[in-house]
Amino acid sequence: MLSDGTLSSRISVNRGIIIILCCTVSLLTVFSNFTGSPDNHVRCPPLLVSLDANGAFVCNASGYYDALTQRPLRLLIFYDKNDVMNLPLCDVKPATLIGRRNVSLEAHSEEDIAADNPKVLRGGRYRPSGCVPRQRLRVAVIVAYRDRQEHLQILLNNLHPFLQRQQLDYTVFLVEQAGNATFNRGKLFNVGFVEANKLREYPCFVFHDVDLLPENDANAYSCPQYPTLLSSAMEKNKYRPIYADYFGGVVSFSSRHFRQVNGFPNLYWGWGGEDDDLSLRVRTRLGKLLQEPADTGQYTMLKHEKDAGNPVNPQRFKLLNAAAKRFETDGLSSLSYSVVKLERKPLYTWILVDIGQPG
Ligand code: UD2
Ligand code: MN
Repeated sequence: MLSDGTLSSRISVNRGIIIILCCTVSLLTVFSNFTGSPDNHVRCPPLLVSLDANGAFVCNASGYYDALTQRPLRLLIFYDKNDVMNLPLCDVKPATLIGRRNVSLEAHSEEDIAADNPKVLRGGRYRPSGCVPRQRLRVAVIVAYRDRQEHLQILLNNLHPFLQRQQLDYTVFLVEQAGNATFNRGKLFNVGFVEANKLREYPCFVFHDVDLLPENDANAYSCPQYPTLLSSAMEKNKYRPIYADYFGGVVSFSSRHFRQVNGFPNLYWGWGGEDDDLSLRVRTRLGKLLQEPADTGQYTMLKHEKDAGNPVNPQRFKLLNAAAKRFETDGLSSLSYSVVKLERKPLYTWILVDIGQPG
């Protein structure tokens, strides 16, 4: 016969074993959701899964292979909680793509554009609800801006539907230069890079003029092997290349590469040169840049005069001649600014910034 005490301790041992078993089963269920099995499902080795500061699941992909291309993935890939439920990857060519189409030149109000794009979240973010973006990257689209309200409205009206058709996880950031000092496109993009990454880590960036409208949604806003000129064929130049190694307009960069080239130069105030300096950084630091093929990289540029606050920079050739000496010292490493306002508007995250003045 067993004493009462032995019996109760045995019951609690049994209960302990049952609890451990239950925990193991539920943990295995969570992990099997991560690992998935069919080829087009999300897979991530359980030990590489962690949570980022925003509560999103992060899969550290090093040594891990893309199910479709079998190419190694080196960047971090991100999943939010919903993705754990074995969502399929989005199609390689989403049925939503329509190819080349006429851009709309109508300037609707931001309220109307938001109403037309109900799936865009506050701050200008979208992610597909039924599938995981194939690139498994968050993309930050950064627009350098001041006083081009009409162009902004036309851009947003085209860009949001375009990016949603590509089934990307993207966020649009508008980096606006405060005050009346001479415009500085490069510096604004650097601020966009740093501030976007403070809000959430973005492995992929697209730096975008406000007046360029993509015409062909086969032009993927993503980050291939090297920094890429997306606006390779502009209507203003009869869809022909501007010049060899031209790198203005719309370009894409992985965060890793953008850091490797120390970002844009900060020293170009006014029109011209900052794009050529960036091109030189990429070619000397990374070996090459890519261009979107001309049959998909078509853009319309909205017609405009030179802005009063962005006069042609007479220093640009002098700066470019000695550019190689400044790659280390001028760029992300020397960036200084102060954010005046940061606000999640319905169609974009607005960053109003004081970037100082020339000299
Ligand atoms: C060309 C390049 C541009 C850049 C520039 C030289 C094309 C299509 N674009 O632009 O990428 O290299 O030469 O600096 O070839 N902006 C404002 N407010 C201003 C001034 C500029 O928002 O007051 C922004 C806006 O995003 C604009 C961009 O800066 O699209 C470039 O300025 P631009 O459009 O006046 O110069 P553009 O067309 O010659
Ligand atoms: Mn322009």
